[in-house]
Amino acid sequence: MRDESINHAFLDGVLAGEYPDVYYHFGVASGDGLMDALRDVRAIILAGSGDRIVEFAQRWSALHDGAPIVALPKEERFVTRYCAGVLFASHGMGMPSASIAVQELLRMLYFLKGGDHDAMADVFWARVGTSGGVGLPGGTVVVTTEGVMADLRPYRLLQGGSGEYWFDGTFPADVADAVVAASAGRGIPVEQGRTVAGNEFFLEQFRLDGAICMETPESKTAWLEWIHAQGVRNIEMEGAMLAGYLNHWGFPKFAMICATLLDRLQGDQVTASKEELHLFSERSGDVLFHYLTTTLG
Ligand code: R2B
Ligand code: URA
Repeated sequence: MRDESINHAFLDGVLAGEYPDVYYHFGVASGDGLMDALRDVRAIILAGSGDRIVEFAQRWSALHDGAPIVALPKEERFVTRYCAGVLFASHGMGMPSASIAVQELLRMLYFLKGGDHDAMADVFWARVGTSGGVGLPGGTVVVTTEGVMADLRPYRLLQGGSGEYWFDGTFPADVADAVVAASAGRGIPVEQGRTVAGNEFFLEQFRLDGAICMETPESKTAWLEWIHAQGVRNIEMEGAMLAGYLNHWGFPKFAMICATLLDRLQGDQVTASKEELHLFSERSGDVLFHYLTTTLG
């Protein structure tokens, strides 16, 4: 872990019991008795939708002799379940929403592990989600090697004044390889590649079907061909931030596993049937669970 990147000025006072930390969007605080149930967390799994979180927790419980599922009380913003060492949490759509979940989960993890760097470094993080493929048919699972923004530069935010904060979007290659290996020979098409995180589903993904459209068919195709030539294989809305924040603290084990719903080189609208969409997103869940069962048991 990168000790100098951790906000000790705030977090160590929480550990010392000087004040509680309120994880406002999750509806819990560090002093709540409920926190004790989460202390043995070994993996934090994020997904956009709350329904997916509930399903994942049930699936994990079934694989662990019906281990109890603990729910965090507030569900207006994020849905959270803990079961047998894994904390499953939804993050909503887009980096502003997901960054709130990640910041509060980082704080929670620091508290749960008493600030112990080795214990934190042992925790595996993943985002499982959907995406638009770039040169890949719907139903392919992409394991991300690097998360970048639409200009292929890393995630960055405005800094007070005129500067920008930059974050490293690299995903650990050994983990990506292990995720792919855990699903080898199981009939799921899995690829590795760079992933663009757009701040918008329409404009920053160069769609022509938004209510507001700033692109032409030519500029859209030129962008898609450019990002494809630069190794991008899918487009979603959170990965560059997720990798950036986890790298900032120095986590060694994290991955992003996204199913593609369409090939953006073929169109913009998601026209797959409900059954197809279900099958596609099941695949990303299967890839996650194959990895979790091989690494966590
Ligand atoms: C993938 O799908 C969502 C948009 O439909 C977004 O959260 C993402 O990253
Ligand atoms: N999610 C995205 O962000 N983009 C797509 O094209 C599909 C799913």
